[in-house]
Amino acid sequence: MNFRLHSPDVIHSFWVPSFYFKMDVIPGRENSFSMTPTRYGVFAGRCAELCGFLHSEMLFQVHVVTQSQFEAHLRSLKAAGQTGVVLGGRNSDTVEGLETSVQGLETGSGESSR
Ligand SMILES: [Cu+2]
Repeated sequence: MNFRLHSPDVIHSFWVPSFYFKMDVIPGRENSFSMTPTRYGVFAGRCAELCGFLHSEMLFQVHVVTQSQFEAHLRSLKAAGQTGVVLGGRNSDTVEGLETSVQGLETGSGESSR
């Protein structure tokens, strides 16, 4: 299993506690690592670097699946038109939602628009 890490904005830290490993994610640099999982499952991950006010939302999961499950997932992504280079989703080039979250703070609602 290979991981390629890059950040469009600030320093983050990719951390999956069950892997006993974390690595910084630095703008302008691609960090990478490889590992060989010893069991299947869904493993919780999070950013381990206080990276900004959306830091608490930087939760993710790593799914360790069989080769056939992985290939089926790729087929479903392709069927949905989700092909090409993986850049990290809708926030990969901008800090989407920043304005709305800041507005939420300014009005005192305490809620973001997500
Ligand atoms: Cu963070």
